[in-house]
Amino acid sequence: MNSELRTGDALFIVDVQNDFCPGGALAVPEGDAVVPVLNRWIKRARAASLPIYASRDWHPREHSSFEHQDGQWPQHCVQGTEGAALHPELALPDDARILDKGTKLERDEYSAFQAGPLAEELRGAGINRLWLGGLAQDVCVRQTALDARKAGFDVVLIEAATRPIDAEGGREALEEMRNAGVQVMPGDNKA
Ligand code: VGL
Ligand code: ZN
Repeated sequence: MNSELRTGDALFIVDVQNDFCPGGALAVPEGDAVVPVLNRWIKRARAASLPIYASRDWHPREHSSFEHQDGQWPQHCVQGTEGAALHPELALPDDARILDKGTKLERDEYSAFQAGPLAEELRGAGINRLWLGGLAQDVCVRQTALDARKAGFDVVLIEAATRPIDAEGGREALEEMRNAGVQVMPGDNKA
């Protein structure tokens, strides 16, 4: 696969937050393993002067997706808490664009495309391809990749830069993303 970065590319990092890492409220197994991989991609993106986007799951304390509100998930990524903070070792530059999602009480947003006019913003910035990684492979990375494809973007999933909550769900998500035209880049491409 051609993994050369070029004009029109952006790095897109999904929900690399403490609550999705080991010890967090909704921990993804080995979730923190994506951090050093993504830090190498951040360096590459900066060297190529490419923009970097990072989404955050950013819920109000009584969000409808939480079990105590009859939702599906344990309480996680509550706005302003340590659990919602980006992983402290993720080396995001100051000019990275942070995108919050899941901020409305009554609805969940697995993808930043569901939270605002992101496709328009990306197009306006001349972006046509996203290099994607983050958490979780079977939930928010999956939805972000599918929404990006629907909006007409090329998507490359950096497989080493993502982990699923559930292994089987992760395999299904990979298959679904591939079927939607996502290029899955195996390995870390350390070059
Ligand atoms: C996520 C479950 C609930 C994710 C967010 O970021 O993958 N998963 N909220
Ligand atoms: Zn959530």
